[in-house]
Amino acid sequence: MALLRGDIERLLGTDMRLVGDEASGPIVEVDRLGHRGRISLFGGQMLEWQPAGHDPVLWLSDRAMFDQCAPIRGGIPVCWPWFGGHQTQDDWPSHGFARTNTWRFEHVDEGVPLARFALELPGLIDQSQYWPHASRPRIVYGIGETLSIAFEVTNIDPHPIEFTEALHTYFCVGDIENISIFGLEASPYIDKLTGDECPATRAPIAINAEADRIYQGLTGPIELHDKVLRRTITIEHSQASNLIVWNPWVEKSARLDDMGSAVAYRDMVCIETGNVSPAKVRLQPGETHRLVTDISVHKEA
Ligand code: TA6
Repeated sequence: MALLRGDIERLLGTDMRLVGDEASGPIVEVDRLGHRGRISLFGGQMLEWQPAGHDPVLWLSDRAMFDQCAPIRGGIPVCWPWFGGHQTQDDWPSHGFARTNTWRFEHVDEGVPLARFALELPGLIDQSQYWPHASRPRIVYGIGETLSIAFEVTNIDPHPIEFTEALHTYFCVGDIENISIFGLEASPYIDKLTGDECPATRAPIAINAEADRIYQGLTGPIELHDKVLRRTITIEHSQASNLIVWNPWVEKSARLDDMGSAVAYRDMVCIETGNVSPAKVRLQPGETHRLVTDISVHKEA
């Protein structure tokens, strides 16, 4: 049973408060030592993160829907138990159902240097049509000068389970044509726009058109260099087979009602950590998989 607002408020520590309204559902806001963050219980989704002294790091559309029905466009949507379209059921929701259901607050830890928020996705009857398995999805956010996300799934079913997943992180950029993404130079990728399997580029990634790429063979941290905001965002990951890079560009943005202005695509890039087809996660009964992303930001001289 979902916690009532009062129950959630009793879990919160200093520098934390419950915001949100009837339409959006509960949103937890934290502002500790100048490091700000917001988490929506709908979707179990990080919405905003802005470490002290920096510009916002996560992008959130100013037309994002907060109706506890549509997925929220921005922050870090949790894509699970499948990524993208379902492999066999065309009419099932894109990116699974974790981002379109309400998570439950488990506990809050006012730790230093990171405040930690643990949420779990309760087993819901209407999910069983999509996912007739007993599993325990849980996410732990560490919010402070850095941002850590650990998405854990435990198989509590008597049979093995398989899924794909991604932390679909939207990053703020000063201008999409003035960024470079380092760390994927040696990674081949699948171009989802053409279906082609492409060789490693052996060069940093620049974006000047729609991009939708699933990189494989990850070799280490990723760096997003932003010439306009004069900063580098570093993305470290573990237990991830893939990095997805996405920008909808002009035409696709125009087809997305919740992207915001016609040029909103210029202010964002998605760099997503996951295990997506042909990779997948297979858990035997009792096993747990833990997908981790750690994000930090540094000003450039
Ligand atoms: O991660 C890239 C992607 O799979 C794109 O193909 C695009 O569909 C994007 O996710 C956004 O998906 P959404 O369902 O949130 O509109």
